[in-house]
Amino acid sequence: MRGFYFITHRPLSRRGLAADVQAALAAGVRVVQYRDKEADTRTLYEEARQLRELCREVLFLINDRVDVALAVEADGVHLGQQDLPCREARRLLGPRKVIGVTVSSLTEARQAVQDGADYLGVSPIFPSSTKPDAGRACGLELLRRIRAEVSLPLIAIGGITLHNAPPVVAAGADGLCAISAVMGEPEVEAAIRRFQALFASGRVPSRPAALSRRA
Ligand code: TZP
Ligand code: MG
Repeated sequence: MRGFYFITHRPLSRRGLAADVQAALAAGVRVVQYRDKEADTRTLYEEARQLRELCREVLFLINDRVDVALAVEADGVHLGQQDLPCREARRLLGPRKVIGVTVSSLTEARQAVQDGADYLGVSPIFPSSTKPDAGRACGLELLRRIRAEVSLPLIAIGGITLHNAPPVVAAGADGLCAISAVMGEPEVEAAIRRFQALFASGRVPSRPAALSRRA
């Protein structure tokens, strides 16, 4: 899970989600999460099916919806603290699907590990105008504390830019997700490539490969 983690974001999409996902794939992204907070279930299903086809070679995850993930044979789901509990999702999805859980405290991180999460999204690292209800920024210190206890891949999200990304990785993130910092740029692919270059350049420290399970 090292590198840039792509999440779809319709409000800032100029060319449609399929084109955005294609741009992310062209930039070498290995994980794509389909997230759409507005769409009805049928739309989610149809679009997820289409994106699943595009994302045959990468890890394809569905935000919130275990049922949609099962229906389109996604690789897994990403769950927040208000979604189905991770242990229930695991019961429904079985041992092979990937489950990511958003955590904003050490207690939530410990619980997610205990419930069988495959990776954690640590959020929001910095204040995010994209998700105003994400809660108070947890900062780099929480990321360091989770890193010290948890060996699962950690994906950092919330207010991340090219400028503040290196200290986030230094604090223990394996992967980074940024929405406005890529979707707000004229070229999504080029913007993601700039994040990917951080990982390739050695400007951010690397961690043992054993922790990057499937992506
Ligand atoms: N989850 C926590 S913060 C966030 C999500 C989906 C939005 C991140 O967007 P940005 O623009 O990178 O702060
Ligand atoms: Mg959710």
